[in-house]
Amino acid sequence: MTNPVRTERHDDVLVLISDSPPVNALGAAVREGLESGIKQGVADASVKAIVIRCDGRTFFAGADITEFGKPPRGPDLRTVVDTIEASDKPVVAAIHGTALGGGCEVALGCHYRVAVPSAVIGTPEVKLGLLPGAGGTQRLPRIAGVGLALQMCAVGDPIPAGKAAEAGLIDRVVGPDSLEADAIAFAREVAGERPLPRASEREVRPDPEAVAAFRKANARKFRGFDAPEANIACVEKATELPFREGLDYERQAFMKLMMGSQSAAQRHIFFAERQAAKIENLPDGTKPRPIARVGVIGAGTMGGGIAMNFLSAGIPVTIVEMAQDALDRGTGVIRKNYEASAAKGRFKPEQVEAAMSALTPSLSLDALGDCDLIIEAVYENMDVKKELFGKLDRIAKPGAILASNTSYLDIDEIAAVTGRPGDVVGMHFFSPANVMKLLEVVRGAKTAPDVLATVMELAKKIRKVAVVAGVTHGFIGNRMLAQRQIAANELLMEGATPDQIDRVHTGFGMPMGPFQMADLAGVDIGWHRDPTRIENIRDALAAEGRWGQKKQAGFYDYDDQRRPTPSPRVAEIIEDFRAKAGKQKRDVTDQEIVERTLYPLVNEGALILEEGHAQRASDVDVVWIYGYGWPVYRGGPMFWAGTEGLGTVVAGLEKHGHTPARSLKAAAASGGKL
Ligand code: T1G
Repeated sequence: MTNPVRTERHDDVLVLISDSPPVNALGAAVREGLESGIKQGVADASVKAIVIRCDGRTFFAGADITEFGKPPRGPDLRTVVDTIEASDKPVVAAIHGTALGGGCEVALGCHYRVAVPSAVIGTPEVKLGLLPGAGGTQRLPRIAGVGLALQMCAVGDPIPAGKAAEAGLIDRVVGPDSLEADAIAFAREVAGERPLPRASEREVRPDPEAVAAFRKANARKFRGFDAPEANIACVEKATELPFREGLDYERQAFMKLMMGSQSAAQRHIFFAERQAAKIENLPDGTKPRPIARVGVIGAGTMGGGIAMNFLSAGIPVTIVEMAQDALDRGTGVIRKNYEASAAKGRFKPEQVEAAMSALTPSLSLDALGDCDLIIEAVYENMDVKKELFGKLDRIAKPGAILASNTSYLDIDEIAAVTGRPGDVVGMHFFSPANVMKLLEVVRGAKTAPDVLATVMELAKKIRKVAVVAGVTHGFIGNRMLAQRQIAANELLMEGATPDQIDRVHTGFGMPMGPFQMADLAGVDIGWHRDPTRIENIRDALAAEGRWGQKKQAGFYDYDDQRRPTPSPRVAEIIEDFRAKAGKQKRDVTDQEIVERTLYPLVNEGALILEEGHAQRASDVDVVWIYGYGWPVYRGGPMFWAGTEGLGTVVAGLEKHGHTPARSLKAAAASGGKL
């Protein structure tokens, strides 16, 4: 193993420098290099102090997640951190970029920490279904107090250097371009200081009220997850046990999570999200096109949300509407949304003004002539889309990308009305578009590679998780969702209630079930608007004006706080349909609901993969995590099917009259993966 940690002498200060791209993950070689570097410094009498820093874009961004689940190699991180802390010469961590997880723990093992202003420090392990397993839950509260330690460990968001300095986590914020020099100078300043401020030797006062308040305040957010409570318990132990005993408690809690299914699922999603950004078979040398201005057609809910993504990323937007009142309403909603976010501290007032001044409203499509990308979010109708793309083909400048926000229509059919089908692509945002992270990027048969590369790169700039989807009805997410809806309606006819089906889904970890979702989106969405034509339960509700939450009546009745209660009227309607269909009501178990609503969804995912409409199974998982609220601790439908057992899924599908996808059957038979 080459040693990625080199040493440099600056007179009486030894600097250990890790150079292990891309993020100086604390893999075996880095750990070994750190340990031997510290031992070298301690053993050399001429060394008065030691500095640890990293080359590249960041200080250690954590343990090497790719090593998890594999046989351990080299010294474990706890031992390395203990070795650093035990040094009888001051060790200073010089931090830039993201000191995360094990990287934060290395820094806490050091006696002092200095950082550039742009640095952040944090313990995001909980987002991987884990906890800081190298002493972080025991050293953090001793330095920063119980309150901040709970926040950092159980929520997992990093904090900026300035805030860390206020909390005593960082001893000095140094010059943005002079980290090493300032760290060495700092090390010399403290070289003679004794005793050395070892975090493990500090006391931390118990604060049971703070712990109880934290648990209460986050109960809803942590529901279903194992790791947050484990993190809280470790921090609590830090206030009750001597350091070494606390460390042992932390180790056991860490190993329990590491062996659990939730962390495996969350680690799967960590890598799946990064994989999703990679476009297969992209010709080498494909360069993204420059995007300096974006055009958005339609200032309704979707158009407004889409525009905000680009404005928030500093990209000017021209937004077009047909009528002045609609345009004023749309730009008004954008300002209101920004001001609401500013009130919550997410934007500074000057950022709101900067975004609004980068927005150009217009009543003319001609105003889009200088846009590099034009995204339409108009009424979901093929003829309307075709007519619009015909116009855009004449208006848009050469090389402009023409994108449709359709959520299921055929991108190839839309592209065919233009003379530039290579410049046409689908960009399927999810409502609310300025909040939901998922972006389905629909690759048409003729979509040019650089158009795809441009949109995928742009997605990162607007903080979206982009997934490439093929042209199929409903793309990846909605095509699979349709299977769940079909099954849910069948189960209603057989005896289940909307409440039972939704409860099974929320119990599974979904934010809501199919019928709560229908009521939120609107039961009348996609309705043929003919109250005399009643072909299914949904038609019957729509015909009675039960359009969902907006009408305080849908599959549920709603009070004025929009709290749902099961509706006797809906039960009657369902009973009527059963009678007309000659169906007998019967008891439906929760397990049957899981099998019949989620197995077909998995099966549809397998068909989408077989047909090449998704690049990889993990992409399908990313779609469901970021677009449909699938619980991240279950890893997405395709990963979950693996934990259920593909054989079980295949048997369940066949039991309920479905034909399993060929690839699913094959993987089940071979014990393979999707
Ligand atoms: N281990 C292995 N690979 C990692 C990694 C890690 N910790 N972090 C990033 N990578 C890879 C990533 O897969 C990608 O690879 C490339 O680096 C660039 O990442 C004992 C148990 C640091 C903020 O949770 O949050 O410490 O796709 O695309 O957007 O207590 O990466 O190019 O092949 O994300 O600039 C705790 C995880 C670990 C931080 C940079 N640490 N990383 O974001 O780049 S558990 C974390 C991140 C732990 C100890 C415990 C981000 C980033 P590829 P990227 P980025």
